[in-house]
Amino acid sequence: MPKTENVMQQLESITMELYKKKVKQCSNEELYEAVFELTKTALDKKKPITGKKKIYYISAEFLIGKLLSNNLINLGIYEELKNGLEAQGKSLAKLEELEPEPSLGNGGLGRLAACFLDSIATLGLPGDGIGLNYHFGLFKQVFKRRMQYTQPNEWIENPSWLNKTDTTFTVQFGKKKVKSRLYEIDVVGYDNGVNKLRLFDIESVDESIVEKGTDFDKTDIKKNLTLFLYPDDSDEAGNLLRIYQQYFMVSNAAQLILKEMKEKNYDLHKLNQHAVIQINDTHPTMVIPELLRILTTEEGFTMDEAIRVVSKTCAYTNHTILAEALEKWPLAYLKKVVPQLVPIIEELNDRVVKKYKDSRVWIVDENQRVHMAHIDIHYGFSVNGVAAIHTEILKQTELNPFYQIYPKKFNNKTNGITFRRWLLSCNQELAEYVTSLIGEEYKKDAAKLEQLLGFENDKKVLNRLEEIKQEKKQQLCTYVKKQEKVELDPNSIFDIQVKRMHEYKRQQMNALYIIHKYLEIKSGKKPKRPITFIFGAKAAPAYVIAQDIIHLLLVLQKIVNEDPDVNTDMKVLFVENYNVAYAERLIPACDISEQISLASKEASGTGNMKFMLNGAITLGTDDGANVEIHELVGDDNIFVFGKDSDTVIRHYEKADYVSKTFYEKDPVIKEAVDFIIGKQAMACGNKKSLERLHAELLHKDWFMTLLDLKDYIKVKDKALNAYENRNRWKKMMLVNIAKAGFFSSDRTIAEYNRDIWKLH
Ligand code: 26Q
Repeated sequence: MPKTENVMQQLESITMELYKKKVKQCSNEELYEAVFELTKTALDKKKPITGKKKIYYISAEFLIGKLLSNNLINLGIYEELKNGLEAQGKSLAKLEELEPEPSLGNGGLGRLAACFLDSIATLGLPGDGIGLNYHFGLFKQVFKRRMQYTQPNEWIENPSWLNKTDTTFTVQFGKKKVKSRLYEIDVVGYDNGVNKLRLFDIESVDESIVEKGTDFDKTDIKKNLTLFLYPDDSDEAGNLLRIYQQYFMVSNAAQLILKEMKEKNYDLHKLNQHAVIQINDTHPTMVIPELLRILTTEEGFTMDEAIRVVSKTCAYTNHTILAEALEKWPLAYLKKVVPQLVPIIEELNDRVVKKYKDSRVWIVDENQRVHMAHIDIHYGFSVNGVAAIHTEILKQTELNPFYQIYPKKFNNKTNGITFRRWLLSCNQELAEYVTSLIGEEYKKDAAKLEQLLGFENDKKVLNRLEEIKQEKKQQLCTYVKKQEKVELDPNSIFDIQVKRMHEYKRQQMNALYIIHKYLEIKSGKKPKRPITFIFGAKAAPAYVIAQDIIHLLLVLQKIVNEDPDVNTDMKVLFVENYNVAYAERLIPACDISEQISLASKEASGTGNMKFMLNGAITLGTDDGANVEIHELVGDDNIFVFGKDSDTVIRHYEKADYVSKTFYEKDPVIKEAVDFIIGKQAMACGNKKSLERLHAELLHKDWFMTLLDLKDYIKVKDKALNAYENRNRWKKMMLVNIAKAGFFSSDRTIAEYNRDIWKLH
């Protein structure tokens, strides 16, 4: 009997039981619930992945995105279900739209953690994610008067992927005690068993304390502890609630890990033989002193014994070199929230101070602030960066004093993305075509994508790639029309920049290009083909200049799209509430992928990899993983511009970059920058916001926009012209797809396991 019937028969019995209806008679809402139940049942039947050693990936963020299609693909029943539903006149895609998105992360770091869980399970490694069950994920973004406003983003509704467990712990904040409860989400590997994402919560959370927007009473811990995911506010000093959340997360993690070790009768003195803890950025750092506290106060360890074993169990990943994003908590805050950890942290610091004269490596600084990364580096066994250039910068500059002490601890693990979500699921047309050319093997061994290079001169293949891109652009146009009420031209070049809004990522430089192009077209210089500039980004609510950049782009959207002289040659679209689901629609439709951070500032980037895999050509600086993309595809298949990281780092060291000189000496730059406060912008923009941004660019420009602007304009124009050589462009697409295999998170995880975790 063909398998199709099996899955559909199961679905028929579920709808019969739930609604006394046949699949055909069900509404989409009813069918969604039935498919959900079918998926959950299939997950329940999967074997847990086990082994003698387990990886615990602790992270404050897991940006898992919608799970339905991903689960169906990894369970191997997506196709059957899709076709079966189609035969009944139903659409699986329509059902997928009904799922709320769990946005339990801010951006790259959280999405990376989600891709890693997928790959850990796919490689059959025993490993769980540990984090927090935020009731509201990253805020929902709405635009009013061309400004960003925030709304709570609820994601827990029935049916839910969350499974409530009986596991509860007590977490103590000084004299205050709270009771935690563990919830779990199944993580099924592609054609493999299941691991779990384990999210802790407290039962007393009170969603009714949310006031207008996303404001709430910050003081009542019992009501607000797991209420919200923190919107990345790397510029703002952290506050007490963030420390409460972090300690709650790691105290639960430590208790859970030790409980599991005891249940298996493992000797806690040999913890490192059975558990490895990956600390995702500094946010879970307190797991180190917390484990030391429990082992010494409850398990009879001496501090020396405890330090020895914990240091062999914990490994740290760094995701940033932005100084303002490295966590440094005032000791006074820690005394307030977690007094029981303070003597331990002080002891850890004393040991360091005794051993090393160089105060740059001490844990507690002269201002009584605790450098969380320093705890990880001294008391963990591995420190890794997330792309080759990033790790080199850590070793040579940012963390150099530590590298001098512990050269062997430092290692690189270039990030990756799960191809299940970022190809098989979001671009089924491309995945199917690739399969027809090189077979299924690439789905488990991404390096096999290189076999596509054999088709470099095959006209038929190149044309089909172009056709698929066209289909994905058309699909996006349809969606955007419905969602944003903006009409896009599918025959224009789609130039896309989607990522968190941050000055170092330089969306403002893209805005200056748009102004420049607008003025060029106004003066009669038309582009060979219309261009569509697409943005998607959320800005941390406390990050004023980031809000200003969003405002400028929305102002430009209005000016450009409403100007009949230009709107047939260019359009601007800033999509509202960019999230994982939106990314899955935008990325397959992209021609030019904007990766334009100031060299040395983007640790890796992972969007760059997703675009490449979907046949977009990168326009970028030699920064983060762009460097590795550049090496893989070669000069001919990427557009690189801008000053290199050494030059940039030297400018910072010498403090000799003055943006105003660039503005004054170049009329093209001046004209674009001044447009921000010109009549047209002021007519539909907020004066204060635009003036603030203008002044920032002129007098500060910390991320050196004007330094690279001219080269950016030149190389971007070159890329747009190159699009006209269609044959050459299609080859570039093919090379990019073929070389993307390296960026599979399966490769990244295999390396973590080989060098750090050593699970088997
Ligand atoms: C810190 C203190 C207080 C409140 C919030 C935070 C905070 C929250 C989130 C600090 C940083 C983050 C997120 C960082 C992040 O996403 N980094 C990105 O990580 C990706 C995965 O490694 C890289 O590809 C990106 O280059 C890097 O920017």
